[in-house]
Amino acid sequence: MTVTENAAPDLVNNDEHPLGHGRMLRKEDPRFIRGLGKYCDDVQLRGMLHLAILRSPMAHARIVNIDTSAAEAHPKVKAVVTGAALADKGLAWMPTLSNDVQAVLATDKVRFQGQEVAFVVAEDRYAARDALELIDVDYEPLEAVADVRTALAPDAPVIRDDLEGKENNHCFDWETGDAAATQAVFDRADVVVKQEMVYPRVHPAPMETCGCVADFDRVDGGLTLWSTSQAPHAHRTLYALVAGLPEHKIRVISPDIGGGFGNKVPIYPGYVCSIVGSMLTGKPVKWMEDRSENLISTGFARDYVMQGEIAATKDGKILAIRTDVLADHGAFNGTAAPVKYPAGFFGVFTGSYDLEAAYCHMTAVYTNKAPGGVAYACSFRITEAVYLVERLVDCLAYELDVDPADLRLNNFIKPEQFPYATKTGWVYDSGNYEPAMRQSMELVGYADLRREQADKRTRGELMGIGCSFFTEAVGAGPRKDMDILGLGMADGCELRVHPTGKAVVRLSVQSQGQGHETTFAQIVAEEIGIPPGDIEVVHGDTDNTPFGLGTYGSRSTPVSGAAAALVARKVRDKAKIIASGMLEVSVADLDWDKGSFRVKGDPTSSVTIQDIAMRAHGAGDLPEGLEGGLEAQICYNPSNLTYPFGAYICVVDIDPGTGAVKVRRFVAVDDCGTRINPMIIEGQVHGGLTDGVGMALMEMISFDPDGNCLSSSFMDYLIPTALEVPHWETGFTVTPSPHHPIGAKGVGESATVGSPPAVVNAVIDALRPYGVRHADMPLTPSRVWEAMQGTLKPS
Ligand code: MCN
Ligand code: CUM
Repeated sequence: MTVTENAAPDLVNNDEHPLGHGRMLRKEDPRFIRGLGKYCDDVQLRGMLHLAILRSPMAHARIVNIDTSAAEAHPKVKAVVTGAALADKGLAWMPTLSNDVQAVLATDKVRFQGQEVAFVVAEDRYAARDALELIDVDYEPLEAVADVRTALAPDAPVIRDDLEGKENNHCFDWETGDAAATQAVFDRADVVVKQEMVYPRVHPAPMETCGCVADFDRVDGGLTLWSTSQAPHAHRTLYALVAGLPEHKIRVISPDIGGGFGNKVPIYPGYVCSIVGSMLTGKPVKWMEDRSENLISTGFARDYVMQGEIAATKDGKILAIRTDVLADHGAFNGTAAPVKYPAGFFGVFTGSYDLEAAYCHMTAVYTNKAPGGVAYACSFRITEAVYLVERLVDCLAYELDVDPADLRLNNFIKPEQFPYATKTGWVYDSGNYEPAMRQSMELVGYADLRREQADKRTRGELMGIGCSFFTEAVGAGPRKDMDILGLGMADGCELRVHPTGKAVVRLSVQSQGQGHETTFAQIVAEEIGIPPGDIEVVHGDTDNTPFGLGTYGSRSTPVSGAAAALVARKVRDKAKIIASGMLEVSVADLDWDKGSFRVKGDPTSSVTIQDIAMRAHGAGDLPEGLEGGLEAQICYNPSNLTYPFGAYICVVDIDPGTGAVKVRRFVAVDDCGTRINPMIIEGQVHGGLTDGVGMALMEMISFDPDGNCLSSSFMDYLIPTALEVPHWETGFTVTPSPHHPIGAKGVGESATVGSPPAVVNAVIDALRPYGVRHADMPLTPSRVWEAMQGTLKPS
C-alpha cells in the first residue's frame, strides 16, 4: 500500500472515534496544554529538603583535600556529603549500564568537568546552592585528554587508574562482519571511495532536566523515588543492587516526563545522592538539575570518528562497506545498550543495500569528558551507522558522477529478499524500499528540482538536494541475546476489564511524551472493542505495573505494543467462552465483530464485550471450569527486532556570501508497518526531523584542549527553533512486520536517525561547484564558508 498524506489532518472528535487505530486526539493533552501535568519538580512532600551538587571545575585533577566545615555551619544545611563519606558506606562507586563503574562522588580524582564531588542537603534550594560555595576543594590539576585521537598516545595521562592494572585509556575493541571476505571484495572492486567523517558529540537536551525526589521511610525501611526515568523497573533493580535495599521495599515512580530522548535512560549520581540524603536526614529530598548541569554531566550522544570505505563496480553496483571507528566514551563507559552490544546496533551500517561483504572494527577510548554514549533518539547508535552509510553512498555518487537517488534505487535490497540477513548478522524482518524512495521523489518533485538546480548553478546560486534512505532496528529485544545488566529485554502487560466494561491496562514502558496513554488504549481497543476512552493506561510506577525494561530504542510499540495486543487477545479468548455460555452455542459457532460476539448465521443473537464483562463478574454460572473475572497478564519476549525504514529528501539554499544554510523543504516518507495513530506518528516524525536538522547544522558539545566544556548553556549549545526548520512534508508506506502481532514497527527515533545525512548530503550537493566532497557536522556558516574556500580542516 502506498498512500500520501499531505492533506490537512482530519482529526476526529474522540467521542466519535472508531474502536481502535486511527487519528485519535491524545488523551494526555488536556492536562499538558493546561499546564496541569505532574512532573518530578511538582512533587511536594511534608518536610522535604533540597539537594545541590558541587561539581568539578576541572576536567582532570587529583583531589587533595575537601573542607566542608563552613558549609556544615550554614544554618539551613542538614548534611554535607563527600566521596570519602560515601566510600565509608561502600557507595562511592556505582555500576554503569555497560558493566563499567562510575563515581557517585569523586574520591581520588575528578575525571571530567562537571563531575560530582560533594552534595549538600538544605532546607531550601537556595540555601543548598549557597552552601556549595562554602565548600573548599583543593585540586591538583592533571593533564587532560580532550582529543579522542590522542587518547591512546603512549604518553597520554591514564584517566581510569581506579581500574586495576589499567595503564592506558583503552576502553574496548569490537568488530563485526568478515574482514578477509571484505578485503577480497575491495581488492577486485573497480572503485573504492574512502572518507573520514566525524559524528560530533551532541546532547539530547530535554526540556525538563533530570531530577528526583527520594523519600526513605525509616519506620518500614521503604524507599519511594519519583524520578525522571525512562526505565523505572530497570532502575529499581539497580538501586536494589547498589544500595543493598530489598527490591520489594523500593518503589520507583516516573511521573510525567518533559522529554527524554535517551537522556533519562542511565542512572545518574544525583539519584543515588538523593537516596543517600534521604536516608541520612530521614526526610524526603528533592534534586533537580539546572540546564548547565544537564548539558555538562549527563549522557551525551554520538562522538564517533569514522573512517568509511565503500567498494563498487564502475557501473554503480555497491559491493562492500568497511569502517574503522574511534569512539569517545568519556570518563566512564555509561553506554546504555544491550550487554552483548558494546557499540549498540552500529552493526547495521550496511544500510538498506544488498552487499557482498562488510566489516567494522571499532576502538573505544576513555577521555576526560562526561560519560554517556547512547542518548538522543539513536536506536542504539543506528544514527551513526545510517550517517556513515548514507554519506558514503553520496561520496560514491560524487566519484561516479551519477545521481544519488538512482544509485540508491539500483542497490536496494529487493522485496523478495526479505527476511534479509545482512553481512553483519542482522535479519531485517520486512521491507519494500523502492516505493518509499519513489514516493519521496514524487512528493518533492525530484526531476524538477534537479532542473532548477542546474539553472541556478549557471547563475552562481547554491542549491542542494540531499537524499537519505535508512533502515532501523528497533524493539530490543529477543532475550536470547539481549539484556541490560542481566535483565532480559521482555515486557509485561496486564489488562483488567471491570464489571461495567471499562478497562485498565498496565504497561512496563514509560512515556516521555510519545502519547502512550492514547496509543496503548487504541491497541487494546482494536483487539477487544472497548472504546479507547474507556481504557485507562497505567505506567511509570513499579508498584502498579508489571516488570519490563522501559522506553528507549523505539521499543515500546515493538515490544510492549505486542504485549498489549496479545494480552487483549487473551482476554478476548476468555470472553468468547463466556459468550458461548451466554448465547448457548459452542465457541466455534461465534464470530467476533469488534466489540461483540455474534452467532454465526444469526445476526440477531449477540453479546457485547460489556455484557460479557458484567457476566464475568456477576450472578449466574460461567461455563464449566472457568474462573470469574475478565483479566489477563503476559510477558512478551520478541522473536526479532522490527526494521522500520524511510526515504528522506532535503532541499537547501546556501547564501554564497555567508555560508548560511537554509532548509527550504524536507520530505519524509516513513514505513513503520501498521500505523496505530497516524497523528502521533507524524508528531514523532516532525520532532525527529527537527532534531536531525539541529544536529546537521548547529548542535555540538565541544571542549577546549584542557577539557573545559564549551557548550554548557543554550547560548553555546544551539538547538533548532521554528525559525530554522521548514514546513515538514510527510508520506508513508505500510509494510507490516511479519512477527509482530499487529504488524507494527517502532517509529519514535526514525526521523532523528534518517534526517542528518539528508541535510548534509544536500549541503554537500549544493557545494559541488566548489569541489567539496565532504564536510563534518555541524554545518555552521563558518564551516560551510571554509569548505567553500578549501580551508576546512578535519574536525
Ligand atoms: N506509534 C504508532 N504506530 C506505529 C509505531 C508507533 O502509532 N507503528 C506510536 C506509538 O504508539 C507511540 C509513538 O508512536 O505512541 C512512539 O512509539 P515507538 O516508536 O514505539 O517509540 P517509544 O514509544 O518506545 O518511544 C521512544 C522513542 C525514543 S527512543 C526517543 S529517544 C524519543 C521518541 O520516542 N524520545 C521522545 N520520541 C519522543 N517524543 C517525545 N515527545 N519525547 C521524547 O522524549
Ligand atoms: Cu537512543 S535515545 Mo531513545 O533510545 O530513548
